[in-house]
Amino acid sequence: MSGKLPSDFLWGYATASYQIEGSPTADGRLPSIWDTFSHTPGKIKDGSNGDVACDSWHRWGEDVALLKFSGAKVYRFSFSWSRIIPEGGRDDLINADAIEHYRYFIEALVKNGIKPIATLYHWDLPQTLHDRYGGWLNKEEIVQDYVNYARTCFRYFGDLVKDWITHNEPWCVSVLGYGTGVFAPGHKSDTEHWIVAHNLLVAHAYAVKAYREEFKPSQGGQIGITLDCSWQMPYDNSPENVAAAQRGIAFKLGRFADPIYKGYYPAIVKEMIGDRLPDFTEEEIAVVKDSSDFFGLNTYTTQLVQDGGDNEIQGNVKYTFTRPDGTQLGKQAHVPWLQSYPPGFRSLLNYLWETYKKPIYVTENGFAAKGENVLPVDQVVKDTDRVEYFQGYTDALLRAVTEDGVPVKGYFAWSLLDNFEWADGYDTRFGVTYVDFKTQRRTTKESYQFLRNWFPEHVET
Ligand code: PNW
Repeated sequence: MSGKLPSDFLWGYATASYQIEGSPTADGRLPSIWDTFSHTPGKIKDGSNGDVACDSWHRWGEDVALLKFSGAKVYRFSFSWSRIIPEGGRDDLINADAIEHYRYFIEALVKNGIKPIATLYHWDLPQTLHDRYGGWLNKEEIVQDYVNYARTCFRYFGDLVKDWITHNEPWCVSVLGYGTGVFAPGHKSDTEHWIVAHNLLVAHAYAVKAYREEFKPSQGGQIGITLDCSWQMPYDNSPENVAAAQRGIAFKLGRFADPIYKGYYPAIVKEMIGDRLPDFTEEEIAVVKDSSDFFGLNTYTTQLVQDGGDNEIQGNVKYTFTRPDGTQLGKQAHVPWLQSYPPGFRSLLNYLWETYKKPIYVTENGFAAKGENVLPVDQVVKDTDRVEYFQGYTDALLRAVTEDGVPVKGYFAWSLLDNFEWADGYDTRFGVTYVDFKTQRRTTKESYQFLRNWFPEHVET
């Protein structure tokens, strides 16, 4: 064991269209559900929206320069559906201006030796499709429109992009968008999010089928999905809490990963949700099973799990960061849902490899340090907590690969830039680069330097 990551290990950064691009009406773009949602009073913590964000629709050259100087091998970004097909549907017009623009940008990445990895859907559904037929709630329509959009991207970008991610975090799309309503389109329901999750899986699977049958033979790439999961540790050794941790993972991850990698829903989810969990038709499940070439994982934290509570969405379990002895699991981030706990990351990687037997890409991992919303830039760039987070998580990654033999193929830090952090607006900053949203000036933080040094030292040449 050399103690290093293999020479073909890919590392870099991740972003998403609505969080960085701005320019909501440029070159024929029409609104997505996130434009509508963020412009609805009361939905975003600081009353902001993505109208400007990092202005990356214009400043992509600066983004590429930041990536290049960081030494990144890969960049994960997402396409804005309502730029490429402004009204979104299979009979609607394809927007040549947006395609040309994205191609310039991708060509710049490739010329600079940065491998592009494209996410098709990072939450910005064309508003027209939501209004026309209910968006993700309408399986017959959305599956066909999503597959048409996916095909359009494969056709126009597949000579340059060889790595595709269909969906980013279907758990967030369904549960936060249609269950708790804190994300667009803001529906609160205990039935809708099960339907949406099911439709996301089916749409994903038919897009993968189209890629494999119509594009992969000539383009030769790979395609998969990104799921999000924290490691879930039993609060203590009691049998109820051990079972609760397993149930928590089934409700967060298994409900998506099991159909894709095993071909069926977890029994415990079926049992608890009953008829509200839509069944797959025989044809659907045949397409869903084995529909991801890899395991795309977004992960930020570890949670301690206790049995009980009546929060059905999470499988009637309770989460805490406080251990039985009263101590905290790790360092608290700016956001309540995140504490740093590197050993949990290592355990999660081992669990995923044992359970699903697929090579893993960590498509997001990162930390929002406290106070970056109010501190002056010269203090924000000394982001010690984020540096410590990345020290711990890269070390856990290295051990999982070199000591445990988990085939992790890539690692993407979230995020290259401070950006529009969804319902938190600009109050929460995940970037390794500070963005002054008044001037759009970018200043790299110490964590950018940390990763710039760490990977060359720990990847074989
Ligand atoms: C992910 N949670 O979202 C997304 O993929 C990114 O777009 C986002 O900026 C990043 O993580 C940081 O939040 C999440 O509440 C949103 O547990 C919310 C949660 C987790 C991930």
